Amino acid sequence: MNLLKLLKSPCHRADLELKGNELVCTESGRKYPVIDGVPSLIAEHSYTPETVDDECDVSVLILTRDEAGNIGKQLESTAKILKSLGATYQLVVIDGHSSDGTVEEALSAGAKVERQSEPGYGNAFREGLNLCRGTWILTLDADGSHDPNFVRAVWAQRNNAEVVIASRYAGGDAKMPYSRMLTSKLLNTFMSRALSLPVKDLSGGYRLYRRAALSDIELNGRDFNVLIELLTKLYLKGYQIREVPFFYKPRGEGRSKAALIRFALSYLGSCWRLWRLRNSIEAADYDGRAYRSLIYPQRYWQQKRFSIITGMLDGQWDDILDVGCGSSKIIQFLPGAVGLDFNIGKLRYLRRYHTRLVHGSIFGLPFADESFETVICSQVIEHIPDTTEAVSELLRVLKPGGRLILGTPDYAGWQWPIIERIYERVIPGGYAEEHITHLTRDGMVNLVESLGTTYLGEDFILKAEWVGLFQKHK
Ligand SMILES: Nc1nc2c(ncn2[C@@H]2O[C@H](COP(=O)(O)OP(=O)(O)OP(=O)(O)O)[C@@H](O)[C@H]2O)c(=O)[nH]1
Ligand SMILES: [Mg+2]
Repeated sequence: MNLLKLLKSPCHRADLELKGNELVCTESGRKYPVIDGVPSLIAEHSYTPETVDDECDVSVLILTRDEAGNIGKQLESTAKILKSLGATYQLVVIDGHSSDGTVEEALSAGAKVERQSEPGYGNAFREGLNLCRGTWILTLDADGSHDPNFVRAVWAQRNNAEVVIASRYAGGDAKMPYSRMLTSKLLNTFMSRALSLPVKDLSGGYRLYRRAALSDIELNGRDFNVLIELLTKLYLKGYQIREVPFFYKPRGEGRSKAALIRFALSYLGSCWRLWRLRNSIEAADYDGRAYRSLIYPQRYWQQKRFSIITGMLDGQWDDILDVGCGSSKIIQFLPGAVGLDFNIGKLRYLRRYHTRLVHGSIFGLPFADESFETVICSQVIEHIPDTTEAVSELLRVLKPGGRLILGTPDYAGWQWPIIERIYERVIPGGYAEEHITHLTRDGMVNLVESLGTTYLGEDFILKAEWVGLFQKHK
């Protein structure tokens, strides 16, 4: 069934009408946003329709430090290409206190020029982003290495990803001194593997961003490392990154500001911080990745959960709601099911594998009573305070005679508490710290039965995580 027909407003459980990029409750008139293609139906979230502050199609952002002889040409050529593409634009230059006439050259090429207030490439970058008002932000180096003619190829991909990279290492090439090339390649390969990012050129500055995707990203990098930080944070929020093969030329006039050792150290310095972020449960692809984890116990656990839950479905593939689907293999395996989660990043990531997704809360499911034949809810109730209210809500949307598959760690035995302690040590910031309600198998069977169901069976992962199967009374 069409997803929109299934959805109800969480405020009045009334029908919703799609108007532009908003869903409107037909009873109260309250508006809910559609975020990156995913309906966001959370009653507690206040939503004020965004006033579009885009002033043009593209903001061209160029950072400069002593780039006289380069910056004028770069701005003029880029503006010419954008004009020929029919795009409206603004030119923004953030200057690092150049003393060679860079500022004058940029001003006479029509750019808005600001002098950076804090030192370092990263600080200039942040300050520049704040001045950009285009729907997209195009970043280029000033020095002639980033051929403006290539803007055409990057621009052509703008609707296929939130970040488009002119990439030296994904089918592209670079002309630079051998030592520089080796360091850059080694660094990019290492960082891309360490952070498990499907991107080959993490350090290149020739990129096109969709500005809206940057709005709630906080950047800390003070130097060139800000480039990899931004890419990692965007990826972890589920945004898509696309690389277009590009040929990088040596700089024109002037000296390089990227001292090799400082450059490498700044990247490696951020590696540990970014690695922790990348492996936290908040990462958009956390659950799907854990299913193929190199760490055997983690892989075993995820795969066992997958086989228990899909086994309990007993051949039924649609008319299913998965509450707290995350980015798990289970929802990826059930194209007919509706996946609901509180974390928009995970849903954004899932868009490439699944279409029926809703941003919502277990305390106000945006569906009518008795909507689904099966409701799955695994790894959710231990994260929230009011178990009875949550389970009642799951049962409300279940058809009479329908089945509830409910999974949670069993704190009654010794197995889970021990595993949790080990897990806490191995993966700090993992699930352990997030389990605010410690439930037991017996307690859950009693509770779910008392709310109008019959217990049908159960299974365990290492006697530590319990998965129960219940049938709602007819
Ligand atoms: N505002 C500002 N711009 C900077 C700073 N450091 C570098 N830039 C600019 O950032 C861009 C990239 O720096 P480059 O020195 O070209 O670094 P690179 O491309 O890695 O090295 P080469 O091309 O070999 O010189 C250029 O446009 C520089 O002028 C800085 O601290 N502040
Ligand atoms: Mg350069």
